[in-house]
Amino acid sequence: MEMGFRWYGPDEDAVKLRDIRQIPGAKQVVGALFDVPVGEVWPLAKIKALKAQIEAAGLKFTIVESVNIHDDIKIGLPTRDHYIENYQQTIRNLAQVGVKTICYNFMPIFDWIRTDLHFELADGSKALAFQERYTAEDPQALIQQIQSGDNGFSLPGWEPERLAKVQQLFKAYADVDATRLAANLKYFLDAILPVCEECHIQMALHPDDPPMPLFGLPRIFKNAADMRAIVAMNASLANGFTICTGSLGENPDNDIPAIIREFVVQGRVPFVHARNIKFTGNGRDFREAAHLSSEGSLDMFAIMKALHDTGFDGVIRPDHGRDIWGEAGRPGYGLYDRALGLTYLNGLWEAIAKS
Ligand SMILES: [Mn+2]
Repeated sequence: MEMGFRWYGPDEDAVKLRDIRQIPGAKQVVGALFDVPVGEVWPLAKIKALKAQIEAAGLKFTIVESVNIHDDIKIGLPTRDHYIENYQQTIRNLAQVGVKTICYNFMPIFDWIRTDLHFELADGSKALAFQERYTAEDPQALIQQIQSGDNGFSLPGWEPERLAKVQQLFKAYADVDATRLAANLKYFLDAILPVCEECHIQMALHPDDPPMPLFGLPRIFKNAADMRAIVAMNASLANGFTICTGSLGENPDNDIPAIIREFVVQGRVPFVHARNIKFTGNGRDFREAAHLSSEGSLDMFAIMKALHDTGFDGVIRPDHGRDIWGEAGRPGYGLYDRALGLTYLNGLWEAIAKS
């Protein structure tokens, strides 16, 4: 197991590589090219430059998060084949520099949904939060709220130029129900997994966040049953998952340690996002929490124990942190709280390993 830390690059992240290097036990930088439009090939030279930068800081680069999927692939338009060819070339280029895992998601329109990016906790820290009642309204209101709370950072999946066209996007997805979206995922997987096998790259599909249909948009990675269906689409071991404990944990019916035990032993989990959340009221409302188990609703010890017991040998990164100690970072991606989370998770791991 190696601990990683997500990084948005020299221009788009207030966190520096040296900051990451100074977190005890941080070995991996989980990066991406954020300036390549979705659907275009990631140029080899740019990938090499990113890797060189990360390695010069004494860190490793073997996981990319994310190579996003063009809407035409998710909608299933005839133009998808062009974007799939581009994706195949990006896989080849990433493999050339030693990348082993590609995280991606298959969510229509919104990559992730929160209704508040600066929810204030009793201790004065701020966290991302979700209240279901806000998703009963026009998505445009939510888009404005998210974009006004971005602290000046461009939020992946919430790019203003893309969401300016949100009404067109909703029209384009009008006929895409869960069955069709799943068929489009299978079409994509059947096309790219042979390339992944050639290149020794494993895909790591991220769960839908939150794991339920919103704004009438379908969701096909909500729970263990969905994961079994996705494995059944294509049995290749390159067809893997990112287990995001927060996203899956946003449905209290999901037993995360059981999901870990089922899929890690199959060799389908190269990447874990470790995050705690706290349910705040009725039904599915939640806010994000510090990683410590007692701060949230998830048992992080049980999660780390399941990973340890199953011989997990991939990368774990602390997922979203709160804004603490006066930091006003990229929402969910400040330095301090994620660094505390990484250290805590490493402490759990050491205790489990030595006991
Ligand atoms: Mn995640």
